[in-house]
Amino acid sequence: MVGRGSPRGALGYIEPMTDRPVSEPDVSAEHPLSASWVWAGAHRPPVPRALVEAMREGWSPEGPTAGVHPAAGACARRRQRLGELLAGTTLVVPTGPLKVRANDTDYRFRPGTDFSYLTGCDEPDAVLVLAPGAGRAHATLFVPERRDQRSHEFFTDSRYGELWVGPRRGTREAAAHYAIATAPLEELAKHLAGLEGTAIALVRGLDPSVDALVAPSEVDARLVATLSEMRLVKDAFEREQLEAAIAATVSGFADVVRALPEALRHGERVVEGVFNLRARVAGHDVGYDTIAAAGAHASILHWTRNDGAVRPGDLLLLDAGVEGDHLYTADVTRTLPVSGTFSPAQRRIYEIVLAAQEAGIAAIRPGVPFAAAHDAATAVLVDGLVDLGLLSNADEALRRDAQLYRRYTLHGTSHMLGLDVHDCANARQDLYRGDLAEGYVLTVEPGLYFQANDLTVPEEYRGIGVRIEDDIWVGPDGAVNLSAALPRAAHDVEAWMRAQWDQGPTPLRLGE
Ligand SMILES: [Mn+2]
Repeated sequence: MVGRGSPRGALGYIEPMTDRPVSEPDVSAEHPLSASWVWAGAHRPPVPRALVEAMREGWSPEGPTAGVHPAAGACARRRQRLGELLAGTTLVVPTGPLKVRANDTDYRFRPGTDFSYLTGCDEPDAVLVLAPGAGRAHATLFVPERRDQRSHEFFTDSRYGELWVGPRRGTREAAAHYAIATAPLEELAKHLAGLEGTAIALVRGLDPSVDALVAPSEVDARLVATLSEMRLVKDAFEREQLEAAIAATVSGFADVVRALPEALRHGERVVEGVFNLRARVAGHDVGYDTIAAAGAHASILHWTRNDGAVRPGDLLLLDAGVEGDHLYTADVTRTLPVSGTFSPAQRRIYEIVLAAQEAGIAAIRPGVPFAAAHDAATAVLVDGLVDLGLLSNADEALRRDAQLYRRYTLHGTSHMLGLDVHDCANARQDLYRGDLAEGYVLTVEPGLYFQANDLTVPEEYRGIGVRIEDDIWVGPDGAVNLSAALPRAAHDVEAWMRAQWDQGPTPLRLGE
């Protein structure tokens, strides 16, 4: 693989040739340079050194965009606080490497969440080291040096060379942009070796090459828990980012409704494609794989194949979120009648789920347990299941050692939301599930799911799945629904869908 692991190796800076003997290629991964040839990876022919040198000359200066990252101040405060919470220990937080999609192609890079929270940096392979100091932690961002014209990899490394992947931020550019001290990643191993015998904690599992440099420590688990717990309360910058991601998501849902005529012809793929187009245009990407589940697929909770048909009488369950440029993601679900009108059976189920969600949202305020929304929503769902004749007795179904209602509700009602769609997952459970505090953001997303082949369900309800999900900020006086711009009540949903179609046909034309 071309350049695999190259950021950790010696930099490929080369001195100009003095003579030019003609020779057969005599280079290898271990000896990448010879008088006449430069190694370009196991699956590419060596490149003549004369060409590599010529490729380094004759360019006007180009670099990544300048300016200071908008979260630089917030990141510095977070690093300071983390240093105070885990005083006396060197803290190592990697972002993770590029991930292979197939052979020599990678997925689009998405920085590690904790690393991003502490630095804002989006360079792959980078590592934050927070050293304890007298009263003040000292942060160093280890970042790969640039593979620009100074390095033969500019041209010979298709994974990192800037001719291939565009300008990146090395030590100098990263220091200015992220307002942090930087050092070459190539020096990380030596730096960490020099700390042997002192207390070091590492966020493990993100970067195997960093995991190998630091011995496991009891403090590792405390470090990841502390980071998740710090992220529970969102600051003003984070709230803005979430609101922007949610606004883009609302637009994406409207895009999908306008494209439903094409979805009738080409299926769920259109729903996913249209939403994801909005995510790419308005933000970084989707925050998680879009669930575009028409008809009975709605009852398959993680339906991300999205390759089924969309039929006129179906419900479409769309669970999707735009991840913004600073990686905060929305997480919204609506269940929409493809034809624009709920059938009586669909409406009956929908009304139960909506009432459950409203009860859940109403239960949220600072000081109540995390489970309050779930408990309130579940009570409504169970009453609904009794009314539908699916459960004979609510108290019996709710018994802690039975929980039979879960055949139809399947999942919990809430999770934290932020940089990760299931945010703060490493917080200690007693804190995560403890009392809500002002500034938390969580989802409320009850659902009812009747599998198409569930013989316990009256036939008219089989194949119906409904979930309604909104993103809730815990304000001082209670819940603030950040995704309220997207209608929820059945008649509001129908009116909103009509309004989208009244704007004219979708410009999408996918042919037959
Ligand atoms: Mn969710």
